[in-house]
Amino acid sequence: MLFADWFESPQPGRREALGPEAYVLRGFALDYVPRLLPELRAIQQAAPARHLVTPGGRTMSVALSNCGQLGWTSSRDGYRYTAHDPDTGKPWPPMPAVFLELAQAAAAQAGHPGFAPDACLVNHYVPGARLTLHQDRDENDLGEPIVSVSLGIPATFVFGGLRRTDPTQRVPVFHGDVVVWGGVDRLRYHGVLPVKEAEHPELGRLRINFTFRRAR
Ligand code: MD6
Ligand code: FE
Repeated sequence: MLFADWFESPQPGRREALGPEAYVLRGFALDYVPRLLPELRAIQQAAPARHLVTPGGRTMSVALSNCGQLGWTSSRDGYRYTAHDPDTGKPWPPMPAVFLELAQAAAAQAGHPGFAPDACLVNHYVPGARLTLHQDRDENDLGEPIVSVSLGIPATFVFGGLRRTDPTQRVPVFHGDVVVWGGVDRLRYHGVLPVKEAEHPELGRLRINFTFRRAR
């Protein structure tokens, strides 16, 4: 097995620009991790991660859950935000206070004070899972930023332009890193390369990504 013996950013505290209004905040979530993980376990119990089908009929390799007032789901009928988990019929688990605190602090650090997310996707990647290039455009107000938190084993985030065929940059993301983007960068194509085999001391063979959005 290929074993990565580093899981955290080499330069925590650094803010790297990916675009005029897109940043990686290295290690920004590390101080929150002890409070995030018990909440993550509770969400996994209440709304187990599942592999959704895309409108094109493909089953996603990423397993997904949500917390917050609204959750993002996909089916043969399209993408949508719903107030209830279609698998259980119950409301999505509420967004834990520490999640909100982290998302607001990260957004503020990247120039978006007052961010009030109503949706948090919880993506689960085992080694081999990937996310193909896409735009996030199912939200009502594209003036609101997105805050994306990486935990567990590392991955390579692919960041493109406003057209699918634009050149892309590859950004390694580590346990505790946070990506924030908005404004002119809000509709840039992005994805995640197939995750490499690794085992994280706290999360095992898993990468978790929280994506905070204002959906409505
Ligand atoms: C992921 N993230 O990192 C997938 N979207 O697992 C996203 O698709 C994403 O990180 C919009 C903004 C930031 C993101
Ligand atoms: Fe996305």
